[in-house]
Amino acid sequence: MHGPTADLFADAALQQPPGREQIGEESYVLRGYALPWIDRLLPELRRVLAQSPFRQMVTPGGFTMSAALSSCGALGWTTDSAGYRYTPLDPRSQQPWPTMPDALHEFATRAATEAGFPDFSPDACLINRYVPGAKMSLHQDKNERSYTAPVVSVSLGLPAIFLFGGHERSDKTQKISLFHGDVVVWGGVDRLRFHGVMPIKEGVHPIMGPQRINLTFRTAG
Ligand code: MD6
Ligand code: FE
Repeated sequence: MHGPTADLFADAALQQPPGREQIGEESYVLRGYALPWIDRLLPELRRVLAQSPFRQMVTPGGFTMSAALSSCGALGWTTDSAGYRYTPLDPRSQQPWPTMPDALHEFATRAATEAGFPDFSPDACLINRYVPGAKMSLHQDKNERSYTAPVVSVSLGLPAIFLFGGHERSDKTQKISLFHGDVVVWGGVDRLRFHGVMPIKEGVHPIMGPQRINLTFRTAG
């Protein structure tokens, strides 16, 4: 079988039922966990993005990232020629990042609790937008001040293949398909594992359109 129909079947076979899948010692995929929250999350996300729109940032090495970024919360993640860091101001507007909407904060703390991290209180939510072809190279999340808190990550829109590696860049990676509404929580001994996102395949999501949006909640400060 070839063409779009084959892809549809492949995706349907990969789609997992709701539940908690363990992907590491202290890492879980919560399938469909965000679905009951979507109607609360999307209007808040829209308000955040009206204030701090997506923009493509440049890495310290001079590469423009294919994913476009924004943030909300007390701290937002930024990269430019000076390096990767968290800042209290949106560099584009020189104003504070939009505050983290209560619904987003509540969502993230509940998801973390579900995965065994009951004390999570994020102060940063990084928002990534991927159009087809956009990707995220293997990286570690290590700009946060402490690694005791987990990261909670929500996938919206087009599916993605998430790469979950080890503690060395060269370690073998697991490929994990993430669909609209899936949540990944990881922390503890897994907090600094390398991870990335393969190039997003062409498609149009019925709710989100031709894009994938990923929210990652962290305690940064
Ligand atoms: C993404 N996510 O899924 C990129 N980082 O689009 C991340 O880089 C990430 O999903 C830390 C923890 C969870 C993540
Ligand atoms: Fe990351």
